[in-house]
Amino acid sequence: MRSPSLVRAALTLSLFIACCTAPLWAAADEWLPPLPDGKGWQLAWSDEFDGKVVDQAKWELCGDHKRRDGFWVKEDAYTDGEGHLILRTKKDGDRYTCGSIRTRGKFEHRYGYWVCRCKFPTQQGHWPAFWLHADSVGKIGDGGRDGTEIDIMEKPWLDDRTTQNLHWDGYGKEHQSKGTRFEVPGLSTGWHTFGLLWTPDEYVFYVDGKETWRSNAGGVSQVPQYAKLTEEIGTWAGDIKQATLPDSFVVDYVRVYDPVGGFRAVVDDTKKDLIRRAAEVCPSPQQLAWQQLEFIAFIHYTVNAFTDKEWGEGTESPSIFNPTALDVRQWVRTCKDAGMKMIILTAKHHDGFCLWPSKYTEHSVKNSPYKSGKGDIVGELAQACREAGLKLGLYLSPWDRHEPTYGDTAGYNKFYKNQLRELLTNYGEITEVWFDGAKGENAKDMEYDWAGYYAIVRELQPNAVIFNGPDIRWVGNERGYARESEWSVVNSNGSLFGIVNCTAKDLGSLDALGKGDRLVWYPAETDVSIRPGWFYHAKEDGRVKSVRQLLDIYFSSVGYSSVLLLNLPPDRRGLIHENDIQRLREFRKALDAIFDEDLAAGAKATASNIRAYDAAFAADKITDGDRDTYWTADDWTTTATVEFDLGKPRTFNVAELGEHIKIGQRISGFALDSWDSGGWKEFAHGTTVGYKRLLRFPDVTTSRVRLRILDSRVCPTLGGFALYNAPPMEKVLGQ
Ligand code: FUL
Repeated sequence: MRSPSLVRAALTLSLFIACCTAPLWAAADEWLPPLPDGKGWQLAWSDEFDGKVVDQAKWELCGDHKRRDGFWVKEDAYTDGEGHLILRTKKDGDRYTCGSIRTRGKFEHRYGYWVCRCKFPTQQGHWPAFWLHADSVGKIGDGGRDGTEIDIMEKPWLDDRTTQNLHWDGYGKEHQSKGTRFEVPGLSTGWHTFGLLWTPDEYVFYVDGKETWRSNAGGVSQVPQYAKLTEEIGTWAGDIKQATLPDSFVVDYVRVYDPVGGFRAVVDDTKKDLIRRAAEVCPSPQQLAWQQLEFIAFIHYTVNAFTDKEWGEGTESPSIFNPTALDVRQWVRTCKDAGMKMIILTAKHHDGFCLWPSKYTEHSVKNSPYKSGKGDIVGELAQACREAGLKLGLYLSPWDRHEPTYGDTAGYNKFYKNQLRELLTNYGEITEVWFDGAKGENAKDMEYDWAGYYAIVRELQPNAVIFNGPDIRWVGNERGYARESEWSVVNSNGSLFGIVNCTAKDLGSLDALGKGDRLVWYPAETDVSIRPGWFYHAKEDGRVKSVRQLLDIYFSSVGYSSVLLLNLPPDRRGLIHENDIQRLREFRKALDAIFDEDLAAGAKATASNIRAYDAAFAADKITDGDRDTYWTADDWTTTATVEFDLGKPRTFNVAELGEHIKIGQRISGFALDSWDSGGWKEFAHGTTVGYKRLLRFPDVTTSRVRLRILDSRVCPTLGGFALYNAPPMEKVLGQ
C-alpha cells in the first residue's frame, strides 16, 4: 500500500493525459517504463493489500502441502492491517512452513508491466520470489511461447544479490532456461520494486526502475499467465535450522499495467512496422548477381580521345576517329588481370558518335578510318568478353549532341529506342545498361521516355540491371566514395529516372525512409576514373591514381557494400595506356596481398542468440566459407554478440563482414573487440554492413574477437566474417 486512495496522475507522458478521456489510475509517484510517443499506461489489475485479510477474489492461498524442504500453509499468508502482505516462514512442531499466494484462475493476463514492491526477510534457509507462471509451461514444442516461468525476482541470498530467470518446456529432459544474477547495493534492506515489461517480443526486467536484463529467450510467452508471491524453504538459501524464526517477506503491492489500447497498439506502431517492412525488402536475383561482381570496369571511348575533350560537341567528323592499334583483347586482359568482372562500354557518349555501325545514324565507326569503316567496337568487345568470361554492360547516352531529332520528344525517343534495340539485340547477353542523366545547360528541352527505355531493356535483356532506372543507383559522387551508412533499401520518390535523390547524404535511415510507402532494394554503384578525366588525355599520363588512392577507393566503395566501377580510358592508339596498366597491376598485387589469407576461416563462433535454437542458423555458419549459409537471431533481437575463437593468437589489420542480403539488409551499428589480457577492447566500429563491409585499423594481435551488433532491423544476419593481415604496402610494391 502506498497511498490509501490512488490518484489520477501523469504516467509517462503529460501529452497522453491531456488527450485522454478514460480515467487512468496509478500511484502518483509510480515509475513506469517509457512507451513510444503518444502512448500511455493504464492500470489493469492491482492489489495494495489494504484489507484485513488476503483478498481471495484476487488470490488463491496455497497449501497445505509440501513444497521442497518445507510446507506451504495458508495461515502463513496474511495481511498486517497496515497495507502489507506478509508471507511468513516459521517452525511448526518438527516441520517448517511458509506462505505462498497466486492469482491462478482469478487474474491471468499476458504482456504488460508487472511490478511488486517488497521488503526482504533477514534469515537464511528460505527464499522469497515474485514470478509469473502458466499451467502450460510444461508444454513442449513451441519453446516458451506457449508458457514460460518468468522469475521477476528470486532472492535466496541474504546479501544484495538477486536473480531473474526464464524457464520453459517443462522441468524434465526438455527443460530450457536462461537467466541473470546480479547485485544491487542496498537491496537486502528497505523497500524495492521489481518490474517486468513483457511485450509480445521481449521481456525487460527492472529493479527500482532500472533495467537489469532483457531477453526474448524461448521466443516470449504469448499466453495469459498468473502472478505468484512465494516463500520456499530449501538448502539453496542456506540452512533453515540456523534461522531465527518466524521471519517474513513483506509485500506492499502488486500492480499490472497495460498500454492504453493494448500492446498491439504499441508494438504495431508505425516505426516498428516500418522497420519490419524495410528489413524485408530483398534484392532481385539480378541485383544480387550484380552485387557479387564487386569490381567492374568502365571504358570511356569516343572522338574525345582525339579532340582532347571530356564532352564532345557532336560536330566532330567521324574521320578523326582513327585508333591505329585498337585491341579490345588488351582491354579485356587488363580488366581481367585486375580482377574486374564486367566491362561497361560507352557505346555512345554525349557527342553522339557510335562505336557500333548503327543503322539509325551516319555518325559512327562506319564512317571512320577505323578498320576502314568495317569495325564494330561493341561487337568486338562483346566477343572478347565472352571469350574471357567477363560480363558486358553498355552505356548509351540519352543526351545526344549530334542527332538532329534531339529536342523533338517523339522523334528522338523513337531514334533512341531504335538504337537501344540494336544494342540489346545484336550483341548477346548484356548485364548492365547504364543510363546517364547528364545534360548540358544549353541542351534542347525534351522528355526522355524512361518507362519506354526500361521496358525495352526488360523485354530484350531480362537479366540485365538498369543503372539510374529501377535496379541500381548512382552512389552520388564521382570521387569513388560511398556513404558511411550505405543502405540498399531506400524509399523511391516515385520518379522513374534515379528514383531517389542520389546525392542526398542520408538515403536509408529510418528517418530518410519516411513513411516507407515505396520501399525498394536500390544498391549503390560507385563510378570513378583511374585518371582525373573520363576520357584519355596525354597530359594526364602522369596523373593516374596511386595504389594508395585506389585502395582507399576500394575500401570506401566495395568496402561499403557498393560495386566499384573503375574507368579506364583507351588512348588514341586504342589501347589502355601503359601507366594505367602498370598501376592496375600494382593495385591487384596489393589487393591479393591484403586478402591473401582469411585468419578467421573455420574459427569457432558462438552467438548470444540463435534463431529458434536452429542449428541451420548457428554461428558456425559465419565462418564456414559459404556465403549462402548464415547465422541469424530471433525476431526483434536487435542486439547480439558473436565471439570468434581463432585458436591461437593472430595479427590482423583488416576485417570483413557480410550480411546475408538475400533476405534483406538489417545491421545498423556494430563494434569489434579483441580479447586483451583478461578483458575486451574495442578496435573498430561501424554502422551499416550490407553485402560487404571492410574495415582497416592498426595491427591487433589476439586469439579471440567479439562482434557486438549494436542495432539492427528486426534481427541481424551474418553470412561472412573474415580477418586479414595486410602487409605494409611498401613491402608489397617493393618501394
Ligand atoms: C557523367 C558524364 O557526363 C561523364 O562524361 C561520364 O560519362 C560520367 C560517367 O557520367 O554524367
